[in-house]
Amino acid sequence: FLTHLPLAPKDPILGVTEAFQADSNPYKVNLGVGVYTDEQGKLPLLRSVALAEDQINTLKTARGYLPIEGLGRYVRQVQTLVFGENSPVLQEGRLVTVQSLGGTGGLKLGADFLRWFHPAAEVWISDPSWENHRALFEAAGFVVKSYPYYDPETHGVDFDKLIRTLEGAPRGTIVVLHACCHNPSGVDLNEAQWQAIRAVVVERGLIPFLDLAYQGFSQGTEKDAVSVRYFSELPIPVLVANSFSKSFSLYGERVGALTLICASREEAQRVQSQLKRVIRTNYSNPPTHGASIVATVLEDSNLHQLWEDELGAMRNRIRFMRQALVSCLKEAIPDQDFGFVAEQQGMFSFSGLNLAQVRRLRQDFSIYAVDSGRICIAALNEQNLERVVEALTQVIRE
Ligand code: PLP
Ligand code: TYF
Repeated sequence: FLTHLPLAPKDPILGVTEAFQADSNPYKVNLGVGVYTDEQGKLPLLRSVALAEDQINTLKTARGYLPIEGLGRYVRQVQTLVFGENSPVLQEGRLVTVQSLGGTGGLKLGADFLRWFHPAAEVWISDPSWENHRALFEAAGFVVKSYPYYDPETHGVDFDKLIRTLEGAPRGTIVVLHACCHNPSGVDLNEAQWQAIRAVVVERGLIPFLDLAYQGFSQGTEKDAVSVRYFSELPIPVLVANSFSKSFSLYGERVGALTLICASREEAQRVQSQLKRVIRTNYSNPPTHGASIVATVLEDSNLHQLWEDELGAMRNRIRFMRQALVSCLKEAIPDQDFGFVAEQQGMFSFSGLNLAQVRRLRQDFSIYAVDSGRICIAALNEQNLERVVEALTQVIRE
C-alpha cells in the first residue's frame, strides 16, 4: 500500500529551517521560524530554568508515570498564570486543565475533544493564521474556514469585516483566536475590539478557542492574558491552549496545557473525565521533565521573579530590534514608511515583502523569511541587522 504513497508537502515554516540549515553561507540569517535568539544569535537557556533543573537534579527523583492529566503542581501553576490568582472561575472550581505536549498538543487535545462532543461545528481561524491551525483542525476532522483579520493596506486589523463575518457564523462555530502576539501578522486586537468580539460570541452562541502561545511577549504576563480573563467572565464554554515553549525557551521539552472553562464544578468533573480519555487513547500520559521545571520556577518566588525578568528582557530586546530596524530602513529607504513594524507585537512582523522578494532574499543574500513575507524580529541582533537592512533595501528598491 506504500507503492503509490505521495510525498507530503513540507511544513511551510519548518521547511524554511531545513533550507537554512543546508545553506553553507556563514552570514546566513534565519528570519523564518518563530524562535527567540539572544543578542549573540543563540537560543538561550534561561537562568531560572537552569537553577530549577539544578534543584530537580539534586532531588534525584525516580520517573514514574504522571497522572493522565499531568503533574498536579504544574496544572495549578498554569491556572494561576493564565487566569490570575484571584480568578473567580479558578476559585469556583470551574477550570479543567490538562498538561499537553506544547501549545500544539493543547490545540490538538481541544480539537479531538470538540470533534467527539461537538462534531457538526465548523472551525473558523483568522485570515491569515499560524499555518498549523488549519492543518491541525482538519486532521481532527473539522471543516475549517477563515474570518477576515489582517488588512495589508493599513497594516492593521480589518475589524469591521471581522465583526460582520463573525455575526454571520452558524451557532456553535468554534472560533480560534490568538490571545496576543498574532502569528503571523504581529497585529493584535485592542480592549474595545476584544469586548466587541466577546459580545458577538455570546449573541451568536460561538465557542471561543484561545491560543496563548506568547504570554509575556507583548506587554507582560498579566496584560497578555486579558483576553483570556474577558472570556472567563462569560457563562459559556471556553477553551484555552497555552504554551511555555517561547516564554521559558523550552521548545524541545514540549510544555503546554489545555484548559476548559466549565459551568460548574460538577460539569468540570465530567469534562475532565472525557479529556483524560482523549489523552489516554493518544499518548496515555505526558512527560515529567518540562512540567517539573515550569512548576519549580513558578512556585518559588525568587525563581518566579527571575523568570519574569528574563522574559521581560526578551520582550524588550525584540522591541529594541523593531525600533532599530525601522530607523535603519528609514535612512535606507526614506520614501517608504516602515513605522508599522515598531507597532507590532510579539516575535513576528508581516514585512509586506512579496514572494519574489522573499525568494531573492534567500537566493542572493541567504536571508530566510517565510513565503508570506513574515519575518521573525526575535532573530535579529546587532550583528546581523546591518546585513539584513542592506539586503532588504536592495530587494525592496528593485
Ligand atoms: N500557536 C501559535 C500561534 C504558535 O505560533 C505556536 C508556535 O509554535 C504554537 C501554537 C505552538 O507552540 P508549541 O511549540 O508550544 O507547540
Ligand atoms: O510559527 C512559528 O514559526 C512557530 C514555530 O509546524 C512552529 O510557531 C512553526 C511551524 C510548526 C510548528 C512550530
